[in-house]
Amino acid sequence: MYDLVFLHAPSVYDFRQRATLWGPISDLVPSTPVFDMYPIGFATLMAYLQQQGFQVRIANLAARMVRSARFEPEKLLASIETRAFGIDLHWLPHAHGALEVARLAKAHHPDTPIIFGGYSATYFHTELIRYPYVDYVLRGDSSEEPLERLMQHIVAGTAPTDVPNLTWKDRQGEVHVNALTYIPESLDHLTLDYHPLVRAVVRDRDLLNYAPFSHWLEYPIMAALSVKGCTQNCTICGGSAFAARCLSGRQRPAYRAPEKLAEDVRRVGRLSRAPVFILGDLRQAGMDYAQRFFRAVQGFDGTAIVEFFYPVERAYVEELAAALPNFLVEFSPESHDPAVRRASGKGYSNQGIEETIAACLDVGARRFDLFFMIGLSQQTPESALQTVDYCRTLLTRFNDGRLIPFTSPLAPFLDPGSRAYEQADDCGYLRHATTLDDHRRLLLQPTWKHILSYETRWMNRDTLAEVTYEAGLRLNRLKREFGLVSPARAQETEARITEARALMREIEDLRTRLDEEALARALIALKPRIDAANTSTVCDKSELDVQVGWMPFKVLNLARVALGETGFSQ
Ligand code: B12
Ligand code: SF4
Repeated sequence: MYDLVFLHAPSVYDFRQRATLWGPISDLVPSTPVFDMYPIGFATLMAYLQQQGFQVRIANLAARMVRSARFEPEKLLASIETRAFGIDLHWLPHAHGALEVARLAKAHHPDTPIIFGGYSATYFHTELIRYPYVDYVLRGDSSEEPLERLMQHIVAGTAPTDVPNLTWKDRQGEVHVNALTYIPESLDHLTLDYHPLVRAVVRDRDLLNYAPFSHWLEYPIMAALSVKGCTQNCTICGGSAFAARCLSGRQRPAYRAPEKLAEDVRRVGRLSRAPVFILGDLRQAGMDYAQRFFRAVQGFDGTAIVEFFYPVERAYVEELAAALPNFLVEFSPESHDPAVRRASGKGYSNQGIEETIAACLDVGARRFDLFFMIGLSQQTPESALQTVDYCRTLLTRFNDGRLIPFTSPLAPFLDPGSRAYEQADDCGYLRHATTLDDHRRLLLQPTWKHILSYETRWMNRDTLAEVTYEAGLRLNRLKREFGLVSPARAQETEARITEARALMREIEDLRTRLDEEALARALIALKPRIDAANTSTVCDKSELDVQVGWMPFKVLNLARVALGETGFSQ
């Protein structure tokens, strides 16, 4: 019997029985289009609760459903014995799956409370709590201590009147919204070293349910969290300073002490050969923070991915390269056009972008990934395509194969809490969804174009989809020309884009001619073609991965951590 079992749902619960042209919505993240990755928070919550003596486990239903057509999630749900279930509704694209998993869990365990948490649960807490199968919603970006207190109430059978950040229903069904007062100012109380996860895998003899995403066993990339919240205010971001105030009552970011962060990086690096992704721009807490981190992490020779939120100085990257010799950069200027970039909340120049790339490549960055986006405020179709021309200019200048540009649409949803969502009119967005249920229903549409929760004043849904495919096609050709992808792979990507475009037209045509039932049947007939066109739509997903060799894990170290569970020393 567990005290708490965390469940991660696919974005659409019955995705295996449906035919949805998901398009490029997840091309630039490790997940498949059903977003089978669970939040990092599962690891920190689990570690924290276990330290307090609770028995906790994770079941990544989404990843298991992706990996095996035979896996029956309902059977697993029915067999779990636990005092409570915890379900993430962190990312809004889980609006359908998370609710459906809650409904099924409640159907099999009517007396077991169901707890929701995450950014989207926070935003829609009053709507969420009205579902008969939702008992508690923990709001905010930090739930470790509130969840522990809630668990104590669940065990004792008492009313959680004193649990901060909690929205809950009492036995009469009356809704209570406790104050949002738990907003930690630092991240030093967290454990994010994945060791509790490794031990739980051994304890439960169950690797698949703990895998953070379906493809993780082959590519075990892990993250180190430097910050919660953000100093920046990107228009489309539901984690921006503006959104953090609105959702989590967070007035300023909370940082992990740089020495602790360095230790996290080292511990993660001991388990896996895949990169450690250091989340958050290290300069956000000031240069002193970054320099303390560099001193503490010195000598780490694993691959580390760092993010820049704005251009860097040469001196900074020199220090970075000295501390983390195998570093990769992720940088997202969003558009080549400074005016569009400004409207996106990023006020820097193209010169800043180019000096940043030059400096990083010069000091030995292993790779520089540059991300552009389609669906921005003030971005016309021409502008989105001119971004590809800018990529040509950059690749001509930085042509040793380490600069890799990407472009993808803002999809499927506008982030609730972002300026684009809250001040849609001012930012030039037209919203098609307001409630949680609106988003849930959008997920059942047949293509990503119809699922999109917005249009902009400059591009409607049709144009957004068409421009995305065209930009993807042109960028793919450019990458082939500059040797960034092989001719064979480029040809496969081009074939997928062409097929996706054709399918989009066919489905559009079916939609205009058929009623709902006939459309569903026609879509199922197209399912093999749709599924084949669904991943790596505008670029090959594997372009994002770093080579990790035939054995991505450091097996001996993993074994040592695992044996720690049974009393052997590490
Ligand atoms: C890191 C990050 C990622 C990483 C994922 C890391 C991970 N596994 O968590 C990557 C790059 C892979 C990613 C991908 C995506 N992301 Co992202 N991501 C972020 C980022 C930059 C930081 C998130 C963060 O700080 N997490 C740490 C904290 C806050 O969360 P946490 O510890 O995981 O969870 C705590 C609480 O949320 C809560 N909690 C969470 N779940 C649960 C469940 C229960 C039961 C309880 C009680 C509590 C609880 O308690 C946790 C512990 O205290 C934010 C922007 C930002 N500055 O916040 C965007 C953000 C969260 N991502 C966002 C989006 C949209 C996505 C994508 C859908 C984008 C896309 N189309 O591909 C995908 C989804 C990936 C998937 N599930 O498969 C939006 C979410 C908006 C929304 N409300 O839907 C954000 C806000 C901004 C953005 N646009 O990038 N993302
Ligand atoms: S997108 Fe912008 S606001 Fe959001 S986390 Fe990144 S830098 Fe911060």
